[in-house]
Amino acid sequence: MNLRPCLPLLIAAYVATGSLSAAAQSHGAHAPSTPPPGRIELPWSAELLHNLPRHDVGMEVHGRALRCSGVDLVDLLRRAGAMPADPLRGAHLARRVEVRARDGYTVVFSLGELDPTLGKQRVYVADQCDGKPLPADAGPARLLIPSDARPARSARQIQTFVIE
Ligand SMILES: Nc1nc2c(c(=O)[nH]1)N[C@H]1C(S)=C(S)[C@@H](COP(=O)(O)O)O[C@H]1N2
Ligand SMILES: [Mo]
Repeated sequence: MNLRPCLPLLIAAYVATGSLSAAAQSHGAHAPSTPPPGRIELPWSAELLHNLPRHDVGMEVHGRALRCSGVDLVDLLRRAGAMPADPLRGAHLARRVEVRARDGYTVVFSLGELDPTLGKQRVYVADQCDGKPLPADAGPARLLIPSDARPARSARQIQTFVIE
């Protein structure tokens, strides 16, 4: 069989598989990844937000427009050592953050949903709305999820973050 006419194709295939395996090494399932740290409990403290980048976040709650200031939950979790700084892979894809409120209200997000390279779901932890600290029935902080169509996951009275 004469392979000569196929040569350009063979070269193209070689180059393509070479670059695919390089991509797999940097982003794929076989890349080394830090092992999950196990269960982490972060009780509310203003320190969790201190010096993190601030975002102005708006959300409509039952026809009322809230203008709040908060930090990205991913930034908070990363600084606390609860979420890796690099794209999630492997065992990290099974992990979740549970946000528990004083009144028992609880909402959960998977870390994969929050990862800016995966679900890209932005969740903010806000400690001020309309230029003031939150009122007692909402403070010390609440979640704001501007892309949610209903405010039901906007947990008020944040007490603890449990990551596992
Ligand atoms: N801690 C706590 N947060 C909560 C709730 C709750 O019962 N407890 N209700 C949720 C629901 S269902 C809605 S619609 C919004 C209402 O927000 P608002 O109380 O600021 O109007 O809060 C959410 N956050
Ligand atoms: Mo609600």
